[in-house]
Amino acid sequence: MALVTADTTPPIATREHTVDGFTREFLRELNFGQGVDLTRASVNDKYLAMARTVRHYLMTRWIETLRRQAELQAKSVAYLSAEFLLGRQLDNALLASDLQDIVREGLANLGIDLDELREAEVEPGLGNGGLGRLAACFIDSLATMNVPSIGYGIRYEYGIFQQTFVDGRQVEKPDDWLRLGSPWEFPHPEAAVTVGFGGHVEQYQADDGVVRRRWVPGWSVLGVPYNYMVPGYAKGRVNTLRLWSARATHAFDLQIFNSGDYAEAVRAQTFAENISKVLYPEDSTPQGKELRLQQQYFFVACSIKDFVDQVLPEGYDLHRLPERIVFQLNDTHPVIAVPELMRVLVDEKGWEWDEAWAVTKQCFAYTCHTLLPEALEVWPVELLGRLLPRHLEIIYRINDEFLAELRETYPNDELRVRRMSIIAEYPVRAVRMAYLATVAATKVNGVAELHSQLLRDKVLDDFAGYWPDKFTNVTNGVTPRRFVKLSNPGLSDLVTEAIGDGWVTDLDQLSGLEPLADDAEFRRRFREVKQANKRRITDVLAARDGIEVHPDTMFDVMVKRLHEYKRQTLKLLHIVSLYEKVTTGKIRLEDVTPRTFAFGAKAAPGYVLAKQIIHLINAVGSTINSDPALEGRLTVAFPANYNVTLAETLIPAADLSEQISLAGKEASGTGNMKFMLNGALTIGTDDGANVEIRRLVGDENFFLFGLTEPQVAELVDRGYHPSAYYETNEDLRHALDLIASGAFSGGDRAVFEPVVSNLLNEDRFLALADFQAYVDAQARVDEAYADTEDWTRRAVLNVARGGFFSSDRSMRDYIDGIWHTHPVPPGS
Ligand code: 26V
Repeated sequence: MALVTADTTPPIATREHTVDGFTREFLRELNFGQGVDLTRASVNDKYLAMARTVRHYLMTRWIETLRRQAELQAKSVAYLSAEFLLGRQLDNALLASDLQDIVREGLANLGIDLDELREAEVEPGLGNGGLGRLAACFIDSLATMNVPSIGYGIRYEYGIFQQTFVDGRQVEKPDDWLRLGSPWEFPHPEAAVTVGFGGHVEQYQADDGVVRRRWVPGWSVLGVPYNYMVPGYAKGRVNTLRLWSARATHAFDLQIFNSGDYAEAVRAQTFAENISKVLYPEDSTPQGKELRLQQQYFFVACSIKDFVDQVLPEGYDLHRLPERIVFQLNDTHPVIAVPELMRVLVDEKGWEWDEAWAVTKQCFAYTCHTLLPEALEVWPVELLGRLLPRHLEIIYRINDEFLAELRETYPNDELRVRRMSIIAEYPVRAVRMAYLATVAATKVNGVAELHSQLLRDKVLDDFAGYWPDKFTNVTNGVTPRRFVKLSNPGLSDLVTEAIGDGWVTDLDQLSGLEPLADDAEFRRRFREVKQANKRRITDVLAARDGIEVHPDTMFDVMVKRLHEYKRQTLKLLHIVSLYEKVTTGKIRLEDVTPRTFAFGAKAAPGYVLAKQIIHLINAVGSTINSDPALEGRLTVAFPANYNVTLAETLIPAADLSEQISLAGKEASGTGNMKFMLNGALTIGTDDGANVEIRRLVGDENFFLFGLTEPQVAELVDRGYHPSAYYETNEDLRHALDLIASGAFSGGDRAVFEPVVSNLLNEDRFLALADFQAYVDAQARVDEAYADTEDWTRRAVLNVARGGFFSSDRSMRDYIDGIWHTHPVPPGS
């Protein structure tokens, strides 16, 4: 009997959800997949076999999701992002497949410790920080909420560099994350697509007699898709993340082979593969690197082609494209997708320009993630025209028509028209990608209320004046699956015991904890959880970094990329000032709250000042940590290579969350939300999502300090002179003098001179102006922390009032306000 007939759905293999079923599958993978038996298997063999076994259990749902999607043809979201900072996959897959207990027991029966295998997983670090991690949280939420969606990005062979410290200085090592195998990906070389670059544009007469233009690329590469499962929690969909890897085309090889130059052909291979070789580790100052533009075009061209040719059914009428897709542009990195879609419609499908623009305009939405002017991407016309000549023409035409439209609305305001041009003229003629995105998008959003306001009022004010309804806000969020349920099992169990487990997919239910803030027994257990989390990170830091910390101190944590605007130096000045006061007897040691100051931060390899600040943190740390006069009351812990995995144990242990950027500079922050949801109190400025955190948790449960954004603007306007603060603030002077004296550099005054003189003479982000306010706020922290019961009460309230910061809520906001898509459960 034939298994598959025309009118029956082909069967999908299923897996037995039992300890025995799992054990059988696991041994089969070990024997037939890895080719080893249990006695001879290495930890990596066992990890790979287990990972493959676990993914089998998600396969039915994945296939069903795809099948369902093909049937219903529901509108999807394509999240275009140059970064997806996924973190380890195993725990999330176990959670999504509800296999945690089964796997632990099954492995234990074979004498294998699940935790040992968990440690073998190398996290895919395919992102720099907040922006990439946000993308990972969003796709988790979309799958959990059953929203048809696909993530499109780049499969970098090397992710964010591995940070090491040599004598306290950052040294970068390549992140060879694929070295031991990558069991979570599904390569599809047979589905590779071709992407062109360079060459020229030519005019020709088409069959219909119309004169058209077409691009003749000078060279091309193949994009090979690698699929990753994005499993929703519990019974949710298993969506797809499709990352592209670059390979040389055969045509490319052949041409050169025919010329007899074998070595040259191999070089061509390398040249092509360079495109997806490495993630650029800069996260704020675009260098205008050609390879980066190649990466951007490479992945969006692959993705658009994939969606149009593979995802859509054959013969689909592209005039109805907006009914099937919305491309969400994660910052400006994928914005070249706009002229690419125009090129496909006009040049390849033969559409009229107006027709194509009408459709294209409905297919994109744009999220801006920054406020720093230097972070806005601008591509020199010379470079763009050389790499993508047809796209440059298309951009020029989009701009011409846009400017003509503006001139009609503002006939006497040529200045304004020029300000809004997609093409900048100085210092070189260049394409402003944020403007192109804004012109093409149905909606433009910032990532927190204040950020969206500043976008409207400052960065894109002319555009907001012209299209007031285009601008909107979607405050960021984080996935409660990874950042509470998995990373903080103690808290999760306590919360679930109190209010049930509905919070995992409906985080607003945390508000049910409010009354328990006043319950002494609940508080005692809440503290017990925090204490256990501190012991856990203490063990991790000892084993991972050889760092010794004391679990019975206040854990004061600042983890984020090293950047001047985030002001790690402000926190350092507080530490140095405390140290100076204790060692000179200005305050008594017994009056100092025992604290562990934890830092985690990578600096962009070319960011010299940021690297000096890292060196200084380490230097201050080694001095303080080894000074017997402090009797271990103050410790600085700066583990190298802060990443998602470390965040998952560090954040749940924190008492105090440091969110101290200069007001008006941090678009949102998402670490701030993770800390809140794990029961830390925040010391922070009125910046990014801190504003909303404070409003929700209440002033009395948040340590606010510092200049507000308007005050910053005014001070800078008046002329900011950091040295004036040095002159008039004795504590500040002593702290800076101590650093300058060489006290942390073995007497060598030259080592940290650049950091000190930058603060005294430039201080672009007003650290000195906020110093006193920060120190005062820290005094309020000490006072509050001394009242253990009340501190715990406030910590509980932070959890209870943090439900808003679920990325599920962010997704709901995008869906309602921007995407207008609908959930489709896999089996519905
Ligand atoms: C910019 C660039 C510039 C070119 C070089 C490579 C590169 C890579 C990433 C970026 C993006 C910088 C913007 C960014 O990461 N923004 C962060 O986005 C978070 C999520 O919305 C937000 O929470 C942070 O406040 C914001 O800094």
